[in-house]
Amino acid sequence: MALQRDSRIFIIGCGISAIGAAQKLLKHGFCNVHIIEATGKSGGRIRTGRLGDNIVEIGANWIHGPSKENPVFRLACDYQLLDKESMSEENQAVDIGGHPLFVPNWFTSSGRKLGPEVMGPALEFFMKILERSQQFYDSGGEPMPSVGKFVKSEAKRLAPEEWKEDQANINIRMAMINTLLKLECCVSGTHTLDEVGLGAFGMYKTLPGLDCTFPGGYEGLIDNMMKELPKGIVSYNKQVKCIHWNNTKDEPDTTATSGPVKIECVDGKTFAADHVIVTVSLGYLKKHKDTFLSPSLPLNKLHSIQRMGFGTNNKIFLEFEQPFWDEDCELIYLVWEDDTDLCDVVSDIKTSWIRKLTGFTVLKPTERFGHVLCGWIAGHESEYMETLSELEVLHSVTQVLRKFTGNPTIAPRKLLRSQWFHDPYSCGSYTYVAKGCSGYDIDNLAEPLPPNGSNSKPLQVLFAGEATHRSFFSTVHGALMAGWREAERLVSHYAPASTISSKL
Ligand code: 6YU
Repeated sequence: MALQRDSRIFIIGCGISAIGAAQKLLKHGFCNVHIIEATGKSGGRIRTGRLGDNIVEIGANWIHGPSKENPVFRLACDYQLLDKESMSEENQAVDIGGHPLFVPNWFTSSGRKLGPEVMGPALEFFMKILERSQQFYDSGGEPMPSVGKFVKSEAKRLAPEEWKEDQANINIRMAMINTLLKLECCVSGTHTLDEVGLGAFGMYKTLPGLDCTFPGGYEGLIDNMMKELPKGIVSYNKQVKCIHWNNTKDEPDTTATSGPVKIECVDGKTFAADHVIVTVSLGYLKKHKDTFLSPSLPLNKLHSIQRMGFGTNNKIFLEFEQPFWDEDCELIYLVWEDDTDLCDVVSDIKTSWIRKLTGFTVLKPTERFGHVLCGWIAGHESEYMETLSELEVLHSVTQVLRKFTGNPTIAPRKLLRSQWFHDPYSCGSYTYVAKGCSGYDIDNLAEPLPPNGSNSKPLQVLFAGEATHRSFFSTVHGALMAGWREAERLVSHYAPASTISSKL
């Protein structure tokens, strides 16, 4: 079959997955490619903001695993967006298994600052159990349904023996493990680790490389990628309401105004397409699954969308006149001394949501940022935080900091927080593999419509976005690779295999 340069391809959403798909299609000679974006800008969950004079990342923060295998790292190097150290061979060779070794400070709810001799063993103990929980993906035989149940029960079982020589510190170490459970909720983007599936936890793959940031902001990557696309390719401020597929049954598609797929927008405008690539978030699909496609999504896809997890992880940026942390500190942990029962949710969200705030990363280098912290909070507590005013959030965070440092005068001078759950086009932060779901659900979500084996027009609706990548879901590189995958699906649909391999 000859390359159909003119087939009308519409991509829904203009995050990195969509931009990557459009770049690849254009490179392969498709020239009728369009992107429809609900908001006024490109980038989606890559969003760089400002706190005073400082650049801060509202969405994606790091390149996870910046090394040659990571296409986001390769692009960032090509566009010269990273500093020398991030690109060095040494940094690329570091393999931290997804958990960077930040230099920590530990503050507790009685106003104590504890040292590594007390807290270090708790961190090591927790990481060992967490590593074991990732091994069931390869070995099978998971003894419990969720990561939360496994980690909590193993910690309770092993701690008395582990620290029998050091009874005095058992309680504070259990409280520290509680903080680490909350931190893992942020990493996985979930309300509680009890919702994260144990058997599939190890499906997420890490790449070598010491996680790095973009000195000029993550959005620089989007700006550079967008410059390579033709002007006018994106229709902004246009929310797609419904994708009507199987639109023309067996009739040949001869007019410019009809096609196998019709895209209906909220403002009433419609577009005729041969192929549509959907890149909206799993959160958006969960919320609009019953109306976003007509005919409705097949049952297997609907069930997978329901089963898969999509949670909230938010950031609270604070700027200070003076630091209260050590000069070399990169991560501040907040340890509630009365939280020794290993529970990663709070009992009364309205009065105690702030207890879910696990701690802060310190924005570095200080010469560039001054004294800025990024607080991390996940789950329903984080979704509740979004409903409060900035002043209310500032008040709660200030109270906590005064309590934990024992310094009644601490006062952040500026605050900025993210609100990903209430963002109408993201509906949360990112995907996790929930209890009871597996790689099969991700493959199901990624399968194009009509389903394989159907005799109607093939490849009408394709699915990309981070949630459709089996090993790298929840990341920017996963989203980019999923966009490329769907573009390549269309390329091979039209071109003989030999042509593709020479072009890719
Ligand atoms: C990463 C990181 N990172 C923090 C926070 C967030 C995310 N991620 P998009 O949503 O971008 O695009 C879709 C577009 O569609 C969008 O523009 C919409 O407006 C539009 N749209 C929606 N509906 C529409 C409609 N109806 N019509 C038209 N348009 C419509 N990733 O690599 N490093 O540090 C972080 C982080 C707070 C919110 C992140 C990070 C996730 C990425 O941001 C995200 O995957 C991609 O940007 C998604 O791109 P996309 O194109 O698919 O969708 C063991 C184990 C555990 C597994 N987890 C490990 C954790 C690793 C992830 N860590 C993340 C941490 C942070 C801090």
